[in-house]
Amino acid sequence: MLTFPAINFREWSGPLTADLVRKPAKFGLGQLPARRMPDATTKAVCGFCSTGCGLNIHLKDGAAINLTPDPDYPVNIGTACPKGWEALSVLDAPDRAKMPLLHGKEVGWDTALRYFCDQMKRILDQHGPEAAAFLSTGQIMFEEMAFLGALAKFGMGMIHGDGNTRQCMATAVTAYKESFGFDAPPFTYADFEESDVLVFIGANPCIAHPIMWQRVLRNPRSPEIIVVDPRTTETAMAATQHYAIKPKSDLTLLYGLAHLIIQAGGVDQAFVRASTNGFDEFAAFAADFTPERVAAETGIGIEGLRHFAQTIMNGTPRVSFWWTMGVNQGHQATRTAQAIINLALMTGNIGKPGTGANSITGQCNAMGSRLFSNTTNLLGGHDFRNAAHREKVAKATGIPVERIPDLPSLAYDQIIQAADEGTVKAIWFVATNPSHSWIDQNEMNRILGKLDFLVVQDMYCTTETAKRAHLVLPAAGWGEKEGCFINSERRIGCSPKVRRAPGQALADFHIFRLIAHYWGCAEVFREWQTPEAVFRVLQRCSEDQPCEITGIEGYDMLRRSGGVQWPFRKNQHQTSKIQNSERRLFEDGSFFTPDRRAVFCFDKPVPAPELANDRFPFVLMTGRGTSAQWHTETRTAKSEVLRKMIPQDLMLELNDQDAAALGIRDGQDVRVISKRAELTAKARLTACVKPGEVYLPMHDARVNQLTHASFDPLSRQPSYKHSAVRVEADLTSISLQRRAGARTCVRPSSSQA
Ligand SMILES: Nc1nc2c(c(=O)[nH]1)N[C@H]1C(S)=C(S)[C@@H](COP(=O)(O)OP(=O)(O)OC[C@H]3O[C@@H](n4cnc5c(=O)[nH]c(N)nc54)[C@H](O)[C@@H]3O)O[C@H]1N2
Ligand SMILES: Nc1nc2c(c(=O)[nH]1)N[C@H]1C(S)=C(S)[C@@H](COP(=O)(O)OP(=O)(O)OC[C@H]3O[C@@H](n4cnc5c(=O)[nH]c(N)nc54)[C@H](O)[C@@H]3O)O[C@H]1N2
Ligand code: SF4
Ligand SMILES: [Mo]
Repeated sequence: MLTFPAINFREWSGPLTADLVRKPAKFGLGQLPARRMPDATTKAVCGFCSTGCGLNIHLKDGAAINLTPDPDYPVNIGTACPKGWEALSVLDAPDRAKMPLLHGKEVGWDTALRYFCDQMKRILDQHGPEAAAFLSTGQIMFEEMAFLGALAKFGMGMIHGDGNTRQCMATAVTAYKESFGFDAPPFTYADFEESDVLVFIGANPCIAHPIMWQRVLRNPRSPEIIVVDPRTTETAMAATQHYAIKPKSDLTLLYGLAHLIIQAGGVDQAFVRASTNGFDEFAAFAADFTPERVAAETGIGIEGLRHFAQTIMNGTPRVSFWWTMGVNQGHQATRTAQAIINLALMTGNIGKPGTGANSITGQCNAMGSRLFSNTTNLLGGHDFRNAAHREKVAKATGIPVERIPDLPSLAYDQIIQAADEGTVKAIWFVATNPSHSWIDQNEMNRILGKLDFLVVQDMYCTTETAKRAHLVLPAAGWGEKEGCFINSERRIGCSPKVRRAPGQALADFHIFRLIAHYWGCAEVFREWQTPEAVFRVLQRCSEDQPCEITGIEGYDMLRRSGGVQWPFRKNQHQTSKIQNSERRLFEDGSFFTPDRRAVFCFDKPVPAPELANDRFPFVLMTGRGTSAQWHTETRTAKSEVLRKMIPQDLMLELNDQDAAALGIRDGQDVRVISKRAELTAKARLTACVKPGEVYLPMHDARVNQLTHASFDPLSRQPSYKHSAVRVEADLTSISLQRRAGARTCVRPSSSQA
């Protein structure tokens, strides 16, 4: 294992991220256009990530001309990352979808919608309700997401639809449901500031959630910061303890820590006995995870393991555990997330300030999509299979109960597999770009090519998926429509329309209303006239659920109060200012399971499906690149300012020892080859990845050509972070190198080290 000097957290001034956030003008962010001064300001919530920052939008003649972070919003307190600052400029791109495109030709909405309804009806009539599906995202507003799910299933008669949250949050959902009885992330962002120890597992908030990281920097308690990540990320560099674990050995590590804590008497017995089930079985299971075994399987030395366990065991006042995609994307992801939950439960770190087993979400509305997308759950976290739930939702929505299917959808990968087998013949993609983002992309694209009808509804007509579509429906983006997002800490925030969408692009909400009309089911959705009207329908669906929001008076209250965290029940508004306070779940030690106790869930670790081998000796990990890049870059690549902040080329992080052995120099072109495909990238030699491991950012469309399609069997989330690859110097570089006789390894420049 590589060791790195511990950085004194209190002295760390933060490299790029903190600088970007604090001195945005230095990077050209947030400059007001000359001679155009705003005449009004309105409040919005950022439409990129799940942090959910508040933004003040400055208007001239009713239209947005610029924005600044909202100093009064409880989430970001006057800061924003580069994407937030540039949220308006990406709306002006020339490749915005402005007209519907039918087989690549511009048509009017009437033609497009007739065609859409004719094709979908023909396919559903001929082949049954399982023959068409929708796939969507945590990117659109939660009223829109709910409308899509309701329209497709209750209006058009589809059974299957899933969300991009399958790529992202499905693991956390499955883990929480089984452990806590409901998909309920317990934390509030104040916990970043109130912990004595913060443990980040498979999370790189300096890049992926920079404003959450700003909240960590505000922690006055001089916290211990532990990072578990195979790479020495920006976050790991700022940590006080970094465990550069072997990829996908987290489950073993977490059980090993549990074992050491039990042995050392670090369990909060009172909490465990009063509020949980299954601890004794878990303790017996964990006894097999001896430090020797765990050290061998994770690559972390025994002393390190003991130090880690010591730092988090009962007795340390406040420990919070945070995880993101390094955990959610794995072949045993649900059990790994639950192993984190187990540590929080056994040390009594839940329901109190500065604690929690906390899954950080990804997209602006990932949480809304988890609860209100009508995909795997019936609206409001209900169960399609439960007749009483169907009755309740029918009553709350006014939709006849016989229109509500009694089966949940297939998961994303199962829908794609069904398309390969020919049972799914049409897919409607809304606000997601799977031809770039889905795992084992060539296979995905081969299957998309088999569909009778492929519809893409997107802001841009040039996305990798839109280019393959039979029909493109042009959508308005964030800022061009109104609605709400639910952020990582369960806060519902409202975002207004501050711009006109270009050409004939329409808000997704209005596209759904038009489809209901052309389909002939508008009557079913007569109450669903505006996003706020749908908000009221969803409030009724949430009644008596853990995510109840019936106490929110409407959009005005959300705007006034800096958002509201769920739950917020009917009579709660009488308590003064409660909506503004930071609220966490499980303060009374009572969970959402039938007996109100949390459950210890566990399973044996097994090896990853595709291991490094003689032909493909490296483990390829993938993830975020910089704070200026967003996923498939349909939006962020359109900002001149953001483009300046990112590498010009696709960079492969490669350890310098490996590079020396392969005769690869820093900056040299290399071929990265997996069983499925190969690509060319530039080598970035660094000690930040260990020998035998390499890393590619996901923002280049070619990266998912390499990835191996394996899934967590419980959540069906793809394991994007573990594929086997080979790295070779690019042929042309090799010949140049041979001519020069160079075989030495060049050290990385200091900015990369
Ligand atoms: N700038 C920017 N911010 C974003 C996004 C973006 O595209 N760009 N996307 C948003 C979304 S939707 C999401 S889901 C979040 C994702 O946020 P994160 O999950 O923080 O981001 P990732 O880079 O995907 O993965 C985090 C880390 O997991 C590590 N990792 C890989 N394999 C393992 C492993 O086996 N074990 C452990 N412990 N760690 C491992 C990687 O090295 C990586 O540093 O970011 C959100 N924020
Ligand atoms: N190799 C690898 N692959 C990964 C990951 C990884 O870590 N490694 N991470 C995965 C994760 S966590 C995620 S979340 C996914 C993200 O995968 P995607 O969801 O496919 O990525 P985005 O680029 O966010 O795609 C959103 C699309 O919606 C469009 N859009 C934006 N706003 C709107 C709107 O309001 N309306 C409409 N109709 N369209 C809109 C955008 O133009 C874009 O085309 O990628 C996954 N893929
Ligand atoms: S941290 Fe997330 S929500 Fe905040 S400005 Fe950046 S992208 Fe937007
Ligand atoms: Mo995500």
